[in-house]
Amino acid sequence: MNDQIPAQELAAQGRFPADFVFGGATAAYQVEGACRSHGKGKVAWDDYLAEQGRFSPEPACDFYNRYDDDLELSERFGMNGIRVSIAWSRIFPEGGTGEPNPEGVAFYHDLFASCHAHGVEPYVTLHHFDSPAALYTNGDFLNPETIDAFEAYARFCFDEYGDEVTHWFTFNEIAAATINRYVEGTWPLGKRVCLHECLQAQHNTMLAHARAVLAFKRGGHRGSIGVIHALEYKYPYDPNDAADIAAAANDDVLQNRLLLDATFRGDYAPGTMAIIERLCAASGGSVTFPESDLAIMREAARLNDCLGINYYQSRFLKAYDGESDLHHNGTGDKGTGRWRVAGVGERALRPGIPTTDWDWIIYPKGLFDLMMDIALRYPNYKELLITENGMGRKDELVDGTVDDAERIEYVEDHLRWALKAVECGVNVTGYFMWSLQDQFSWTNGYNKRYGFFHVDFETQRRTPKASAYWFKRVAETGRLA
Ligand code: BGP
Repeated sequence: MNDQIPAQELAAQGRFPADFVFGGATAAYQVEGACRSHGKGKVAWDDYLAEQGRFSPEPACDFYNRYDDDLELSERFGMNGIRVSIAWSRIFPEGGTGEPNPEGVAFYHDLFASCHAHGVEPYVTLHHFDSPAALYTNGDFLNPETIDAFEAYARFCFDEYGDEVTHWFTFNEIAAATINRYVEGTWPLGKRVCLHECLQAQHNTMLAHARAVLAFKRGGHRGSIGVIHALEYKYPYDPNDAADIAAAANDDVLQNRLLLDATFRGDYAPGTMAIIERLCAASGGSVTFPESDLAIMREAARLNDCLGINYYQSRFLKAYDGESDLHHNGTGDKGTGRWRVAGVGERALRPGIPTTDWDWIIYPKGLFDLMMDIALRYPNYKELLITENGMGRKDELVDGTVDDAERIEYVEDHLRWALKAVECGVNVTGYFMWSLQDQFSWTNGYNKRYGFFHVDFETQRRTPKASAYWFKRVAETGRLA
């Protein structure tokens, strides 16, 4: 199937190369359950969610016990890849160094063995929002001790699982981890509009990424390594308004640019740096990016094998001069979200562009614009994978199925724009829908469903949705209808 024809030519016909990866994505904390058993150490989310009392991550979709069923489903539905993450605190319960937890270590050996038995290649992330609690509460990546500990944990995983895993990602969505914690205040120990801490934490986490990349390469491990960024194209609301253009540039640096420069340059372009300083001044603080960090990051920038892009939406920015005014729509009450940040701008909705019930803007062309931007600005990128993309819905199981035609349309439109980027010469090698099965959502709980497979959280029964059947056909034929 599709194996002799060049990718660009295939893309023009709506087809994918034979080795394209089609899969579903998961993250340890959102699927595994068994949060405080089998020797797993605490993460900050455990107490935070318990205090909030809105919803529990336990047992989520019980992946700890049911991973083989989910991999069997993946195989049956034509998928050849899966994104999973290793829970750091399942391996090192207290973070830092110390003795690894044998049960946790064994669990991931078993998981990877099951992946291979089902012909579903594991794409493994080392950190998906779940630093061990002791490190997290002690400053997380603002504290250099966490950077050291992360490198030690990464080295351990490369040595331990190197025979089973050949696709590694260091971090998932440093932007979400920092913006939600230091700007929006919706994540544990949340702060509001502390732009300098947000940007410093982004830099420090990218230093940790760089150190892990160097450890991987110097250790002679086989396979590929990269990082996953949550990217959103930032358009000025009025493309002719200078203040809106500046707001879009601010939000671009906050969400995308610092991280992309750090990834592919290893330092910050003068234009990026000027905006970083502007943002810091707006929140009355500063950042420090020592030359010794940049030297490490520049070296790693040449060695990244791939970039994972998580793309859900883009943004339209208006200039905003008032006090910060934020409301996170974590309930699915459409139209309740507000994002106005002093010194950055206002994320506005545009009439005529659809949104989900959680106010996420549906704009598939943004994925194309982002991929072209990366290919043109960072010609040293090697390979892009879409590591998350999907639609949160209040799915309902009716007569033994879920009709999620909207989700099919969403995924199909994004895949078409990804193929358009391939047609224009961008190297895109895989697509993972978020999510494989319905799972726990950090600030939304369980009514925001994303999966190919519906999960009844009482019985843990899985039911394939219409999107799963549609995706199976795409994966098996290597073409969009
Ligand atoms: C990404 C994360 C995932 C996942 C997804 C959907 O940011 O990598 O962990 O949660 O977004 O987000 P949400 O669950 O907030 O709708």
